[in-house]
Amino acid sequence: MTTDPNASDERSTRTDEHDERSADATPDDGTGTPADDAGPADDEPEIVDGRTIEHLLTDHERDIASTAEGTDATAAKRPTLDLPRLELGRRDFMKAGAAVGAMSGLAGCTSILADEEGDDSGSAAASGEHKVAPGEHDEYYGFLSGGHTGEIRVVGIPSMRELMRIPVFQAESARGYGHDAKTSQMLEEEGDGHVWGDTHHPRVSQTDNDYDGRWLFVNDKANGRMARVDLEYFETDAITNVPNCQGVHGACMQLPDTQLVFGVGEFRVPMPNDGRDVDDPDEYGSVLTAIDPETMDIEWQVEVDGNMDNGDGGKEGRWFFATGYNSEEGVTESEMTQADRDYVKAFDIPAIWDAVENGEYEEISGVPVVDGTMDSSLNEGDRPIVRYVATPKSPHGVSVTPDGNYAIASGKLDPSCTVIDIEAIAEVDDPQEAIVGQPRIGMGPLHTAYDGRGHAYTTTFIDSEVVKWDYEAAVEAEAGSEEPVVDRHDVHYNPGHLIAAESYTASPQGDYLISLNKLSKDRFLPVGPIHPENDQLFHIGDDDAGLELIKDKPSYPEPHDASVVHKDKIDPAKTWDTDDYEIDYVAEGEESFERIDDSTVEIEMWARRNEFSFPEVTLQEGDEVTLRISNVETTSDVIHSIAIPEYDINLALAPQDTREVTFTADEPGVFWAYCAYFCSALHLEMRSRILVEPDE
Ligand code: K7E
Ligand code: CUA
Repeated sequence: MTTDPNASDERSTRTDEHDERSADATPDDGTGTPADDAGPADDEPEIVDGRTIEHLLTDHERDIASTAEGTDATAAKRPTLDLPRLELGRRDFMKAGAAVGAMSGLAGCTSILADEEGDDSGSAAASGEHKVAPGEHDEYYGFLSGGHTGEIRVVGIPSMRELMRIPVFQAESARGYGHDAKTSQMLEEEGDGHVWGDTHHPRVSQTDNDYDGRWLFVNDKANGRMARVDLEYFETDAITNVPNCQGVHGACMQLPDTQLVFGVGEFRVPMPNDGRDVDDPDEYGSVLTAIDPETMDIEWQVEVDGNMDNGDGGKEGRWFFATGYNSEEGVTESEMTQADRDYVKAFDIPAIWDAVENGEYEEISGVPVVDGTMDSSLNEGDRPIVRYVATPKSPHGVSVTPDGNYAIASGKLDPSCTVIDIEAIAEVDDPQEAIVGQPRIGMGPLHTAYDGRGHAYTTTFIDSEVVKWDYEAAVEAEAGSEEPVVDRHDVHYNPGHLIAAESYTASPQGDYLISLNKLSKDRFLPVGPIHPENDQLFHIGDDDAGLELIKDKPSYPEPHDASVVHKDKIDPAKTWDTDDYEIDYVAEGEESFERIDDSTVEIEMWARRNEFSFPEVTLQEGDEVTLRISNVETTSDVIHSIAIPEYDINLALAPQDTREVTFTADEPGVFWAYCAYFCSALHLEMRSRILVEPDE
């Protein structure tokens, strides 16, 4: 795919070169001249795949690049020599940005580079060891978010077969979601009328720091909501609209037992956002929201300084961590990227509960909001409720190591990850002292996952790599050292999150890892200008073999994060249990048609192969009709639906399920209701005639 035969050589010398340069740490000469190993040099635009590098730059990369002052790419690779550890300064960051052009050139050349590392497609891994034969089951459930489709996708691992989709924030006809009374009401009441959402972080509930298979929680970054998916029925069963914030970005839990679900507020807005302080950004705020997992009620919020971004809970239940950007509290990109530092916020959950119980809060939009800003009186004294740990600017992902010892924040605009000692957070006077490691990972580190063997795996968005490193070694090493890195592997291309099997628990499985790559470029048959993303599966179980790429899976836009759960920890229902829903089941023989008054009709009916209980139903124009229908089948996988296109209805009915819907028969005529699930040889005949007689 590349026309540059030197690309591979350039790459193979890269590591050596920055080692060398890191030693002599040549200062930026300020000439703006590209350094010798900076890939495309001089004025000649490098051509890759018939296009210039500039074309291959993503907006994200371009944004970062545009904030750079110089083009000293070698210096960007130079570790920070200053100690203490927090001294990755603005200058260092700027140079990091400057390397973007060079790095994207490398990203564009990865297929040649793959040769250098051995072509995975011929390996044992690809040829069968990790294959799931037809009829065989996968080892893991992967729950991937669907981004701005608003859904969750269920994928089998290692096959990467898509098994199911779970609509969350959007109506979806195949599952009848948003079509029946219960789910459409949930979407309407908790959605302020919005018809879409943006799911990023699916997290499965845990008991004793291990998956319990009960629920999956996921955020809506678009409209500030949190949803709960019931993992017995693989269906969204609750949505909570979160006030005092626009987007809920990070979603995660208080562990070990999912005592609380946290939504991490991103965009800063006036609180409440009711027209006050519209053009007074100083008055905007950003909140962490704590939600009860059982009731999905909001318990409290904590207002903080700056934006927040991602989050993760410590394993002991005391600390919750959120990364953030925009400590400047700016409203434009340039305002948001002025400062050298941003913060990882460490929330002391029991201390926040104390404040709430002592009435030390302001009620805003019906929710107790505790002041966790830096100047808050609640942050004075020996038990501050929020500790602000300054890190190099704009850390993005944060995740807690399986042993619960460290929270690791990924630098995004800085080439390092920051290792925070969780136990130390409570003890140190200055939160900075809790930073115990700052290894140099690569350009654009975004998210970090774990294998349970002491390794961290971090995606680098700009370098397009998964970087494997040893986090204890990072604690031992000097800040800025690359020594803790044990392996790197190209991904295709520009990864966001990555997830290892059960990485969010105390005992990751350590065998598989998925890199969720934002760009697929040339990896698949072209399908028009909107490309699929590329979810790449790696086997990571053999430390000697390193990262083995097994599979590319094209992915509809756009998964951000995932949770990977062993199949033994999920116990999905095969049919519905009628005790698990509130409305009454309609058994065969119990069907009824009742005219309540002149314009109100109640129908109770059932469906089975190949008929509805009523072959026809006669209504009067203008009738308000409440229809309840049960699928009376007891055989697993015999699904029916009742589609009434005229009224925009399609209720999916799994065996023993009952759904209800209300509609107004506002048009006279004949309307066939039919079954949309192909259920039997006589499926096409499974229909009911709805006669709506005209009003006289
Ligand atoms: Cu896309 Cu976790 Cu929302 Cu990073 S986030 S990529
Ligand atoms: Cu029932 Cu098709």
